[in-house]
Amino acid sequence: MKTNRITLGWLCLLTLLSSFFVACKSNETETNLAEVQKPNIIFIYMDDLGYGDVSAYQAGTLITPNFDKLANEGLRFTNAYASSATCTPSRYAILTGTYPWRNENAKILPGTAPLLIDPAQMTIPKMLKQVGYNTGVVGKWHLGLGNGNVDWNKEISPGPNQVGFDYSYIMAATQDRVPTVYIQNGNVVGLDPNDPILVSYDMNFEGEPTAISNPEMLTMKWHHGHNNSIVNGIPRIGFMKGGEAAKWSDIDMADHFLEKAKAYVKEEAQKDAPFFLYYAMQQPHVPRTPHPRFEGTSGMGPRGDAILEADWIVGEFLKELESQGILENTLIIFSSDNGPVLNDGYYDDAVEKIGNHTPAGPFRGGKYSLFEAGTRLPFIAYWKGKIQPAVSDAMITQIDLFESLSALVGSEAKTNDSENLLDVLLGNSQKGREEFVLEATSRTAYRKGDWAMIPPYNGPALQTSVNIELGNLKEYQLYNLKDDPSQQTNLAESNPEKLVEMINGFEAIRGENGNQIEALELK
Ligand code: NG6
Ligand code: CA
Repeated sequence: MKTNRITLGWLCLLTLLSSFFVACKSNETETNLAEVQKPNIIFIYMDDLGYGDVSAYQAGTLITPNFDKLANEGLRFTNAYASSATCTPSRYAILTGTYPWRNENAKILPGTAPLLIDPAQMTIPKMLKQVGYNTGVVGKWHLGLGNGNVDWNKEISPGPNQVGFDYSYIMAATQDRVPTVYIQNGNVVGLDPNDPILVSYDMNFEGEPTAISNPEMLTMKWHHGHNNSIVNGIPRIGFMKGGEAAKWSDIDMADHFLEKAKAYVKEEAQKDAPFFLYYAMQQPHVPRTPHPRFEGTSGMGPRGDAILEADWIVGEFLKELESQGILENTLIIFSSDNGPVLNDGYYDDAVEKIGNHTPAGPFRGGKYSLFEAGTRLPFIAYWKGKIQPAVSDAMITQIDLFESLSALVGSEAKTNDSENLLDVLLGNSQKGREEFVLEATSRTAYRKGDWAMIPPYNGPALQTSVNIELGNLKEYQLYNLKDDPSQQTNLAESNPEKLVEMINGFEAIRGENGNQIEALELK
């Protein structure tokens, strides 16, 4: 009896203990599961959209309800940066998690440039593929294609499919550059083999009209650059012959990419694996060709109309995610590749009709500029049910998406320049990046804490063609962004200690003589 009772006692204790261990173990598994999450991930990447172009960032003249939905129901960053004030370097950096100025070829690329990302290099889509994601890109590429001598009539490789994307539906470069065709998984869409495509950035093809030889064919006038081949009445950069049936329709481009992006998520929603979609929209980059149904909607001419079109597109895309039942399980990052510009080479009323709208928000400069407006951009993290609506002033850059997402999905992949700011990205911490080296047309500048330092550069202070202050000055510039977000008061002389600290910080990352680069001459 006694022994029995003792045995019973031991048994009870053992049961208790083992259930305790089981509990602990299952807790542990739960914690791990909670840490590593594999939601679908979507980058919505705008082209030349400024801080002040999103009404959640700056209430005023342009109303963007769908961008605002992401901003107001997600985490809206006020102190977030693209890596560069132009497109190619920013895109290179967001996908590779490295500073673009480390790669001397990371400059605005012509449509014939070879692929900029080394197929051996780690990228976000590759990293995500390693942990089970399917990956796709729809929209603007502008990171080069092939090895430098592309035959557009054969499979074009290497390209997005060789640097981590399972699926690609892209335009090669920009809307203002030839070739003006869509490319799906390396093949020009709708190409008639009897009408092969030829592309050159050096010479016109005999007998082909250009903006110079045939101005009467133009429906949009060029202001600077953009006077080579004419496609759909719009003069472009570069020369192209043939490929008539494959040429895109500019006014349908936004709808076309939307259709592809929707088809992609619809198909992926049926699968077990999570997906990553890099949705690189083309607005409001030039030439601004909103569909006629958006004409006049902003009162600001085609630039404003193109932004409202893009806003509508984002709304439609969100509806698709919702109707596929995957909105709750999808992390959306919304941002832009570089700051805003009004006249970027065409007469399109962007300057004349701007009214009181301020695309750069409170910041100085714009696209191409070392001043804040070049790289300080809208940046939103939206994850329904997971990220609480809030505003974050923490400093974060697009380079940090690499390690932050790597941490989220349980990958070990890291890069030298990316920082794991997952807690910041999800709104659990306000402790962002300490310092950052931004780039604008091959020049670099330094951000640390509340401060911005621009080293001396030759070159024009004002780029007259686009009417943007580039940030060039023969002396050092130092600004306290907290007191002076629009960089009006240069404190370099009055605060030499801070200046020295900033120069040292800059040189530690950039190397000594990091500013000894002749400012790139923009045409
Ligand atoms: C510039 C173009 C500009 C735009 C830019 C690239 C001229 C004079 N200007 O060289 O119109 O295409 O390149 O913009 O050709 S980006 O957003 O893709 O970097
Ligand atoms: Ca751009």
